[in-house]
Amino acid sequence: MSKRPHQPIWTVPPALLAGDRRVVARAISQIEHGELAPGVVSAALRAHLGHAHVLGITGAPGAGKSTLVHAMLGELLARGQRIAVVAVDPSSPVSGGAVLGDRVRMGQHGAHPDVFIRSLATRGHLGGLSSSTEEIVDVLDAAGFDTIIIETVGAGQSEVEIMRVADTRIVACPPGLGDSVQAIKAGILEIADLLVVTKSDLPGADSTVRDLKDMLHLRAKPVDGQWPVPVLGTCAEHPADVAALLDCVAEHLALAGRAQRLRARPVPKAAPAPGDVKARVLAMAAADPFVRSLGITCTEAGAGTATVAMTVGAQHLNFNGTCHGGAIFTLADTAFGLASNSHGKMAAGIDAHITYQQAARAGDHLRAHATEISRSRKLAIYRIDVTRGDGAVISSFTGTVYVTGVDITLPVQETM
Ligand SMILES: Nc1nc2c(ncn2[C@@H]2O[C@H](COP(=O)(O)OP(=O)(O)O)[C@@H](O)[C@H]2O)c(=O)[nH]1
Ligand SMILES: [Mg+2]
Repeated sequence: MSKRPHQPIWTVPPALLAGDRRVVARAISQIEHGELAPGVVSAALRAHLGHAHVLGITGAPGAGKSTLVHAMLGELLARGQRIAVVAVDPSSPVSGGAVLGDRVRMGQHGAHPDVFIRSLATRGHLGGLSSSTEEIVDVLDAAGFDTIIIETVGAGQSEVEIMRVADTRIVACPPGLGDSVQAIKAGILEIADLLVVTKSDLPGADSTVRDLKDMLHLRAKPVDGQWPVPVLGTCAEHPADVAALLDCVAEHLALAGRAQRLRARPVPKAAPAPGDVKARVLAMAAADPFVRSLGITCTEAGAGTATVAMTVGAQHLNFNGTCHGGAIFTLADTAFGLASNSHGKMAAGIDAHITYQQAARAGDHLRAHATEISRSRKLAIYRIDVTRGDGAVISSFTGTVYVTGVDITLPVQETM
């Protein structure tokens, strides 16, 4: 495996969107191992997110979370769902302990084609765990899973952070007041949408349910329209209990809505009126003598995108009689330059990479379309596809720019 930390670019593999397990697993590994700059995967997937219901389950080690998740898998499969499970357990090494145990406990459903189970090996590092978990959830969401279950050990603040990614949060408390007090100490009770007393077949479960209900009553009463946190006694072995729990989860989803994690994300800055952007980009293209000399014209533009076109003529050919690679590069680079400068701040290209898929010939109408893959305050990454009139891919180009703070000043011409 190549060790290239913080690779700033990532393009969405189409197979990932189709739910290809190997491609999904690979993307998760890249995130887990820190091979990609944080956020690039989520940014690239932005348009494909929001389908999945994210269910978080937390509680002390041994509370019965994994057993319950396994039982829920069976019921959710029966309801026709595709489910992914992410088990985060910072306290245990991958080689043994809870993570291995969880795999065994979920093993029966783990082999089902509609189930994807992944344990995150955190090796004691908690920093960034919640953000990488969130990015992994995005991968699974884009891959089309209906429900994504995050199981994490309720040991502290990092678990609370991880649970913020979930739409519905279950806190699992085994019978015995000691454990529920433990959960309250960790502040985990505050984030619960559902409290589940696990192992309700064991003695003491009923009194734990009562204790937790009393504890909830001591807190502020839910106001109208607010979700009243239920306390459910659940035995993982009783299908009726598991079905009742999932019905309750579905009720919460109906009220709270899915993809809450996306609501909390900063919305990309409000774009200026599309007409202004297009006029500015067209003016930039018109003001470029090199672009004009090759017969390249800009046909479409918006914030972060640009489309340029050129018909291959005699002046573009190389000694082989096919279109010169430099002309194709220039076409792609023009779309790159226009898209990266479309926001009105001068962008300086710092890296570009092109692959040539096939030759273009005289008379071919070529089009280069640039899209913004990611943009931060200082860096932005673009992908440019060069296609022929019949849709055949001629070339793929990726480029990175450094965004300066300098405003672009151009006479905006009244073209088109
Ligand atoms: N009696 C009973 N035991 C359970 C139940 N659910 C889990 N357990 C047991 O509790 C132990 C811990 O379960 P596990 O799912 O690994 O807990 P986790 O650490 O929270 O994931 C295991 O020995 C399970 O067999 C249940 O509903 N009833
Ligand atoms: Mg477990």
